[in-house]
Amino acid sequence: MLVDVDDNRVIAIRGDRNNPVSRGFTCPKGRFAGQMMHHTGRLRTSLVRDRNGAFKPVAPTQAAKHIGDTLTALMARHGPDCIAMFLGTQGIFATLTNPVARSWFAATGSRKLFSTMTIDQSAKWVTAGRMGEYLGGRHGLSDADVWMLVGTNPLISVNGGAGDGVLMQTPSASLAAARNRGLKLIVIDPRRTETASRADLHLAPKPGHDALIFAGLINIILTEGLHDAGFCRDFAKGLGDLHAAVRGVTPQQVADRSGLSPHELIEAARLFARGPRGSVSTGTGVCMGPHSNLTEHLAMALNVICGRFLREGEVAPATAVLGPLAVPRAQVAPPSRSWQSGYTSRLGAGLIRGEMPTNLLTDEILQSGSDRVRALIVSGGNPALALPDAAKALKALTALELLVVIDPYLSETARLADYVIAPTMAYERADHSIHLEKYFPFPYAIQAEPLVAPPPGVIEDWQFFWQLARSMDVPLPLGGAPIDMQTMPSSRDLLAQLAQNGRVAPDQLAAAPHGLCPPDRLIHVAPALDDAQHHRLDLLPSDVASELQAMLASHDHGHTMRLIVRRMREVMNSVGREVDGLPRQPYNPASMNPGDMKRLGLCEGKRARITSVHGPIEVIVKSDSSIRPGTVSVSHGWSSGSDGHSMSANVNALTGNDDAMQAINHMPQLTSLPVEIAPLP
Ligand SMILES: Nc1nc2c(c(=O)[nH]1)N[C@H]1C(S)=C(S)[C@@H](COP(=O)(O)OP(=O)(O)OC[C@H]3O[C@@H](n4cnc5c(=O)[nH]c(N)nc54)[C@H](O)[C@@H]3O)O[C@H]1N2
Ligand SMILES: Nc1nc2c(c(=O)[nH]1)N[C@H]1C(S)=C(S)[C@@H](COP(=O)(O)OP(=O)(O)OC[C@H]3O[C@@H](n4cnc5c(=O)[nH]c(N)nc54)[C@H](O)[C@@H]3O)O[C@H]1N2
Ligand SMILES: [Mo]
Repeated sequence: MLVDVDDNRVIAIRGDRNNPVSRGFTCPKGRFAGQMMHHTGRLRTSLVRDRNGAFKPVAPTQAAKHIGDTLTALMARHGPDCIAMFLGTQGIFATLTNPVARSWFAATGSRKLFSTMTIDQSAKWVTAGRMGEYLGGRHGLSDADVWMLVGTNPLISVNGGAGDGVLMQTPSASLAAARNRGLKLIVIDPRRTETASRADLHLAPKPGHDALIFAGLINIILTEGLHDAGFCRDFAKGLGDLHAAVRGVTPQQVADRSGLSPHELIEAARLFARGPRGSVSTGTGVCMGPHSNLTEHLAMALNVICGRFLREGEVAPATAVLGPLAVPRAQVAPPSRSWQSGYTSRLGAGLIRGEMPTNLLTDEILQSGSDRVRALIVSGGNPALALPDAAKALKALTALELLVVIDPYLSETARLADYVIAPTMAYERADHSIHLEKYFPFPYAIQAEPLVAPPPGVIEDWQFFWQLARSMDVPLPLGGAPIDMQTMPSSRDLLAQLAQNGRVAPDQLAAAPHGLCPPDRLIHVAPALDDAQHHRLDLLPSDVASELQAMLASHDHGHTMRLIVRRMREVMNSVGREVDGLPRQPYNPASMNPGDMKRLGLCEGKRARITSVHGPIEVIVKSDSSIRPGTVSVSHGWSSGSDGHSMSANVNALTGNDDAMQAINHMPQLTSLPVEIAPLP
């Protein structure tokens, strides 16, 4: 970014056309970071609730002392698992926040760690745990022949494509360049999204049928013998079982249920299988759907049967610069099923990648039992809006004995807190790119210096966790080395400590204000180690086979309308709503096909009520012919009333914890939800 600063204020932000990674691409939220920092709603001091329930300013050190004392007392009485932490999405944008927060939390001994990942695309973690993982890396977009995106819209979300660096940094330009050299883009999405409008083949099925569609695609490819038999033999098992399990899923059957035509399904299967290089990846439209864990497993199985992975001797971008370089290997890490061993909470949930399922957070707080959550620390998240079943989320967050929220605004969650810690924001803190580098197309690193002085009352997120650790007298290792707990280190020291196993020295990085590209750009995929040669990817473990049978036996219940998820270009979840000139409208519209609007008596810009089995929300209707008839597309992250606009509907008033809840990650269904819609006077 190129930032104009005047009188300690960010005046303007532009993309840097000379930057090799972004080439000047920015998103509106990034360009508005100055308005977000200097917004009237920005907290300039931390807050504590007084006896009358009103907020009053508190010094962060004093807050950390009191919070530490309360947590220590609670843990002494109820054991460590009575305290929980929720890590939201904004923690990612300050490099030190999550490592220091996690280090403090690990030191408490509590296992109640929650993050947004388990209410997002944790089907990907489940799939890796059940199938195993190929460690040589996936095909990349830059030399792919075919690319399939299912339930993801990277042109808006800058997500999707399994973190492919070429796609994520410059989605529009990269897709255009790839298509100009002949890449075929296949998109499966009930909406003709910005991404789908660039596709060579766009399949617009009824929502919620992706598992069936993937089963159908796999059946066509295996029946026609279009798969990569060599890769399957060397790296996978269960191919015959998988084929037998999907053999009955004919193109006609898929078409009848999903609203596609048999020949577009066959065309998609053949186009994808022809490759020879490419990849299929999914996003929230799949991972929030019914049968989400099965669907993700089948999506990955499609990559496996088509051999869409790098082989021994091929090259991958060596993107690790500040972090340690892991050598890609042509071998399989076998299924781990972490949730089957180790800690299980009284609600029956095991840990996935060290985390508890976020959909269970409210019951962890509300249901009695020895390991009930009594105190919650929220870092960079807004669970009052992000959690399914909004009413239950509110009930749970207010039932806590202690709620601490670190947030630069009085978010819907912060308003419920006992303490709100006011942190610095981007351009007020030193930072570097260690966590982002795996999403870069080639090795690149950059370090940023603070450009403006923060308001005097705020601290960096990590500093709060340092103070908390000190107050609770627990150690705080970072990157394998201890942090000084007597004198607070500088952010720069800690950033250097995090990057100590990287390949550039801190002073090299500091001397390159526009970032640097180290010379070794590529790394070869190494041969398998001897003791790993027998490991195989499991294409059809028995629980996946049962989920497949259950999916095939399930029926639609013939609801008139289905609600589907979406991202807004100008808003990041709940962030940016309040900034003048950023969102296109100061409310959360419900986009619908004009034909449905006519049929249901709805008018553009007029009020309507959407009702699910969990309750109603009020919305303003927006006509959008890109949406498949029978679906209504509404974003999340807006609240009803509290942001000053009565039509800013919280979509999670329509969702529940138990809707098609998955085993393992306890993920509920958040897309393809049956709803009814009626006009309001
Ligand atoms: N501008 C912006 N960018 C963001 C965010 C944001 O709020 N705003 N949020 C960030 C976060 S936290 C995340 S997790 C990522 C998410 O990134 P993505 O997963 O790419 O999110 P979306 O852009 O909503 O794309 C989901 C797509 O799924 C489609 N869909 C819905 N239901 C179904 C279905 O049943 N089947 C199929 N096949 N498709 C379906 C929707 O129409 C939509 O186009 O985006 C990140 N980036
Ligand atoms: N129905 C439905 N529900 C959903 C989704 C959906 O598609 N549909 N999507 C789900 C997904 S994928 C996600 S990721 C979650 C989003 O869940 P969250 O990450 O919990 O939600 P955000 O709204 O992004 O909250 C970010 C918070 O961080 C604050 N913040 C901004 N900058 C900073 C900073 O520098 N430091 C700190 N400490 N805080 C900061 C913001 O003010 C905001 O309150 O929602 C989930 N819920
Ligand atoms: Mo997310």
